[in-house]
Amino acid sequence: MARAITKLFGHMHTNCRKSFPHLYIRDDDQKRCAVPDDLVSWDAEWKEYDPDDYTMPHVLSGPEWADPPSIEGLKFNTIDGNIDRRSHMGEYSLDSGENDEFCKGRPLNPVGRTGLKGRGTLGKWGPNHAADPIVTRWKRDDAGNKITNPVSQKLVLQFVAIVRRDHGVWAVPGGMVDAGENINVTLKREFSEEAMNTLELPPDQVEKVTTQVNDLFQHGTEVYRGYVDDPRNTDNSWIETVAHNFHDDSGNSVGAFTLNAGDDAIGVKWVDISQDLQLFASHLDFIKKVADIHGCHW
Ligand code: RP5
Repeated sequence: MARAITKLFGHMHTNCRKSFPHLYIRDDDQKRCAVPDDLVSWDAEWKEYDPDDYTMPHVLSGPEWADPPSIEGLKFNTIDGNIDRRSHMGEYSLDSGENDEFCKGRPLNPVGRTGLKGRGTLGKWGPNHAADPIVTRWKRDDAGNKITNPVSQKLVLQFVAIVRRDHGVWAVPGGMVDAGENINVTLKREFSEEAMNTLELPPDQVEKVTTQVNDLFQHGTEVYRGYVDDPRNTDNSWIETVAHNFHDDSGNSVGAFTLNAGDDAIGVKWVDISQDLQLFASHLDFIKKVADIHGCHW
């Protein structure tokens, strides 16, 4: 099972392992243990593997988006009450308890070992579902003509990118799907809050923005569904997403939006799509798929 899923994802996760020997995100003390490439897969025998078991205090304090500290009573690989604990990657395995009886029954990261047990800073045991809206337009000059890259001779596509408050890096303005929430609602909310700052706009402007976003988000194309190589992933908790592309071909709808960073974003702008971008988690993989769909410069 684990081996098949690793193949489907396309590559081993690297971002969560990269933090070794640095400190775990937003925490001063917690470290991961190093996991070499050939021991990422759960199929690779590693009897001595015994990373720290760590869940951050704010997750353990019981916010409504987080699971309880113990997995007791939770139903994995199914819809559990109003929480979808299914993975886009297929059925995930549960820890047999062979290495550590205390961890028996915990969901196992479908891509493999990360060097940290527990949930780290994530709320859910198993998959934590997110949604990523990729809003695009053609790059144009002042006269409105589409711009071509001089080297590839292909048109340049732009997407709305934000700077994440937590990592200070450029990213797609995605966010977590609330329990029982339709993904279309998540896509619109995250874009509106992070790229249009609707949380701080006066009500009449919120209404205007909401109408514009609703119009544009009526027609999207799914570009990715699955595991995200997110630095927060642990052995027992990981992020999965569904990424949709919303393209404004004429440049008259979203192309004319006034972007304004809000909520978890501290910056927002239209960014030219190219393979040289450095983006959060595996967001560049999603952007590549969008570039392939539109046949633009890469
Ligand atoms: C990434 O983290 C997802 O692709 C999504 O963009 C984001 C969701 O986490 P938060 O932005 O809510 O922290 O893995």
